[in-house]
Parts: sequence; structure tokens; C-alpha cells
Amino acid sequence: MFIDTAKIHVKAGDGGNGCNSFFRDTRVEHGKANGGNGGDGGDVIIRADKSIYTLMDFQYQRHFKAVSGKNGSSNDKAGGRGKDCLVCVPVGTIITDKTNDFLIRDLDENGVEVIVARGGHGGRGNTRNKDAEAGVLGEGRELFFNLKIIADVGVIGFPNAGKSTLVSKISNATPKIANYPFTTKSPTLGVVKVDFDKNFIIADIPGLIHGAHEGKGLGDKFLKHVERTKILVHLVDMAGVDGRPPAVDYCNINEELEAFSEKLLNKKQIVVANKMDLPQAQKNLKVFKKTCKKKIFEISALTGEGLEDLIEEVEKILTKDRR
Ligand SMILES: Nc1nc2c(ncn2[C@@H]2O[C@H](COP(=O)(O)OP(=O)(O)OP(=O)(O)O)[C@@H](O)[C@H]2O)c(=O)[nH]1
Ligand SMILES: [Mg+2]
Repeated sequence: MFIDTAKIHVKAGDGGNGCNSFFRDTRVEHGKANGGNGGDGGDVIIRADKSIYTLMDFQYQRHFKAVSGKNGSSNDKAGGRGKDCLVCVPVGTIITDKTNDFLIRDLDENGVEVIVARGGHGGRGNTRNKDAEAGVLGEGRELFFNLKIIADVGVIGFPNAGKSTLVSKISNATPKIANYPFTTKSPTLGVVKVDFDKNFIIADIPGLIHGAHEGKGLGDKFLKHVERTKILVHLVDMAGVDGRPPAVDYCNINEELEAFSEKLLNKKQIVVANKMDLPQAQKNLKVFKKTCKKKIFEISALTGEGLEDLIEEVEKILTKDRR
């Protein structure tokens, strides 16, 4: 299951106590202090890991604790450091402090790490300090995870427009495809290979309907996953298989984008007419062009017609963006 928010509690390890001890020998009247330092507590570290796609695991495990440092002991023996606790999350997870509501870190790249709770320092033993000290407590805090996936391109459109068909044809993703609405229930990522050394990441986004921002259908909650994409591929069922005029679909989706945020509406959008293999599509396209004055890419995700041109266009825009 795809879950894109989570709340967890983290607690770093406490520092070990310093030891109070004296060297004892019948020949020495006042033994020399020889209490070792306590070890530091372990940290809680969060790492972005590209092999993880969802925050689902945090529904079951909410508490993460690093190990406390060991106490110091006599003969100047220092206590060992407590082991860190490593928590892996999907790339694109934004971490905020839940209590004080501030951003800790946006883990937007694979392998990036952040310490979210520092282990307490171990107390000094009486060798170093006159009186042995207690270890400092490790930090503890509540965190909020908000996953916003990172992709170059997001494919949006009405249910059944053929988004998953398109993504499965051009990328390595294998989303479910079926002739009923809301087949796709969560965003799916795929890699599109353009050349031997060029590729881009595409995201199949669950279908939107008119009124999604009011919670209709699956709602518009998945739109946060296209906030970070560079391009939107707006897929329109030009054959109108479900009986709606394509121009109305197109306007409705743009209204949903606008209702979600101005930024989404103004994002670079490639308009794609799908299902051009069906006989009524040509006629509908003529009517559609009266509403949409942008360049329209004509494709059939089913037969593969027009897909090369579409990929070329996406790559052209992305290359410009990378410079
Ligand atoms: N004739 C024709 N049918 C297509 C084409 N693209 C997709 N379809 C069909 O349209 C139906 C819906 O396709 P999906 O790819 O599941 O559509 P979707 O946009 O992902 O739908 P949701 O996940 O429900 O939002 C399936 O029966 C596909 O076979 C096309 O280019 N031509
Ligand atoms: Mg789908």
C-alpha cells in the first residue's frame, strides 16, 4: 500500500554515567581516582533510500530508539558508545518537527542523511573531574514525514485516459491497466530510457475528476506528487470513450490544478491526445483544437503511435532545464 505521510517518535541514546572509583592498595593511603568516562549515546539518523517507495512501514512501527552509552568503570575504563539507530525513508521525504512545526530536512536525493536526535554525552569519570558526572539524556522528538515523490514528468488526466498504458509502454513501470476508472490508486514511478546514457523518471498519477479538490473520486491529494516534477503530461482521451467531450475533460483537469495551486497550473504542460487509433478521435480533435490552442501531441498509447515524438519533446525540455 502506498502511504505518503507518517508520524514517528525518535529518541537518541542517553550518555553513560561517569564512574566514581579509586585505586586501592594497602600501601597507598589515599587511592588515586580511576573512574572512567561514560560512553556517548547513539544518534537517530534518517536516510533517503531509493529502494523504498512508501511510508507504510511507519504505520506499524512508530518508535525508534538509539542505544544508550555504557557507564564508565574503574581502572579508567570508558563505557562504549551506544549504537546509532538508522531509519530509511523514500527519496522525497520531507521531515518536519511535529511539535514546533519547522522543517528539519528535505531528503530529496538518494543516500542523503540527517541526524534527527543526538545522543547524550557520556559523563566524565572522577579521573577527569573531581566528582563523576551523570550522562546527558539523549534528545527525543516527534517527527512528521511528508513524502512528495521526485520525478521529472508527471502524467495526469481523467481516469481511463490511458495514463498507465502510456507509462507502461515507455518506461520500466508495470502499473495495472483496465477499462474501468480509478484502476491506479497510487503514484507509480518508471524510468524512461531515451538513449544509452540518457533517461528520465516518469510518474503515473491516479486519475482526477471534476470536483477532485472537493474530495470527489480519489480527491486531489496525489497532486502533491507532481509539485516537484518539471513537466506535466496532460493526457486526454480524444476518443471520448466514456462519453465526455475531450475539451471539457481538459478544462476540468486544469481547473483542478488551479484549485490545488497556481504553481501547478503554471507548470510546463504538454498536451497529449490519446486513443488516436479509434475512429472518432480525429473528429473530436478538430473540435478540441478550438478550445486548446497549444501544440497537441497525437498518440495511441495502445499501438505506440506518436510515442517517440512525445519522448523527444520531453527530453528536449528536460535538457534545456538541466543546462
Ligand atoms: N483504443 C485505445 N485504448 C487505449 C489507449 N490507451 C489506453 N487504452 C485503454 O483505456 C483503458 C484505460 O487505460 P489505463 O491505462 O488503465 O487508464 P488510466 O488513465 O491509467 O486509468 P486510471 O488508472 O483508472 O486513472 C484500458 O482499457 C486501455 O487498454 C489507446 O491509445 N487506444
Ligand atoms: Mg492507471
